[in-house]
Amino acid sequence: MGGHIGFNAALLVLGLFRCRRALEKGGTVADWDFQDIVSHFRAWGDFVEAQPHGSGHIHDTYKVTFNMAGTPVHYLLQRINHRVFKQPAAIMDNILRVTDHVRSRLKAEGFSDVTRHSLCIVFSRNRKPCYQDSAGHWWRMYLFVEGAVTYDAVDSLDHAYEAAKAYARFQALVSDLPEPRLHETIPDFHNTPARLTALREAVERDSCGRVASVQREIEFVESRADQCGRLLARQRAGELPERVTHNDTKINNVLLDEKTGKGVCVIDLDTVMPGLALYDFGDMVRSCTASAAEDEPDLSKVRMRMDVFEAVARGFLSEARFLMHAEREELVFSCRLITLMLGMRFLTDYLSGDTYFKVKRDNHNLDRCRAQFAMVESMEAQADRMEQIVAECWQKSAS
Ligand code: GN1
Ligand code: MG
Repeated sequence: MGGHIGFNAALLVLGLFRCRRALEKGGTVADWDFQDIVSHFRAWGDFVEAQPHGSGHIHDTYKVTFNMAGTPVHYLLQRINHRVFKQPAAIMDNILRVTDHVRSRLKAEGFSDVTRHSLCIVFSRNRKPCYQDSAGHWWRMYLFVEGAVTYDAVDSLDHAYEAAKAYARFQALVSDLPEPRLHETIPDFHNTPARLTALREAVERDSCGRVASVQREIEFVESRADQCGRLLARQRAGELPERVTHNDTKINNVLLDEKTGKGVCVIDLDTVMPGLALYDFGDMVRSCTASAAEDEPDLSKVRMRMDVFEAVARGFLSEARFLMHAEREELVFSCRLITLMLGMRFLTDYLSGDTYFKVKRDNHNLDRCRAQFAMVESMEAQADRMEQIVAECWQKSAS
């Protein structure tokens, strides 16, 4: 009896938790007629349920269960945030090309379970890679990769090593993607001077009256303003090559095998587009090495963990044999730049009324911004040791 009550209580708590998660994501599960939405995709079986899934800041993501002739099968359903991605058809075109290419490379290398190692789009009934409902929302569906997990934080050095290796391997696999150039799904996404201009404009507008409370943060950025154009200048000078890059290499955008811990599949491909390899390395370091959550309000807990940095550098450089010397020179700087830029983006959104990143509490974007700036300071203080580690890993990967 006691066990039964305990079980019901657990279900209630789970239900409340799910409900809270759904609300935080901007709508309840009940807001959508999933039965109808999924009926527009070429998925096999009978729809059973949809539950909120993952922790992305942009789209709404659901794990969908179907009963396929007695066997439960899962799909990943996403409502594309088309305020952020204004051309859903262009992102799907990029993703289709990239995932097809990765699959054919893996097949050529003799992989048998390629559908676990490259996202597989489930087409709509009218043969499109996404579906627009009558209210104008865009939806897409993927096969759900089973037996794999994502983490919001690195919990071991092996974990960091495997994640970094998986991102570098992804870059290697798309390095020979045939023409034409991919669409720029968000123009100037990693253009730091443009992000600085956007921040300055938000400061100028002060549309929410928040500028007075963030003088220190603005000063933090302004005192580093001269660094913002460094990578773009080297790219324009022809020293840093444009590549096909992921551009959102957070730790929770790579699936690891739940048994072996090895990298399985890189996900969240919306921002796969032309970019610098350095942005992928830098953002991975930002996300993996942080000693606390991206939105940690207690800044005394936030620092760059050197042992994790070493694991990330080793993992990335063991696969990224395509890197040129000029790219290697900027690896450590790119970590600070991408972290500074993300802090600027959070600050800009805070000043503009939190319209871009999903927020779950007051000052959420400001907390995120401050945690990024604390990471920048920690990286600045440890830059020499980071350079040594990169030099050692570079030498090892060349031998
Ligand atoms: C967003 O979609 P998600 O949550 O993986 C953002 C990234 C940021 C990241 C910070 C399209 O990524 O650029 O680095 O939040 N994606 C977009 O957590 O803006
Ligand atoms: Mg994303």
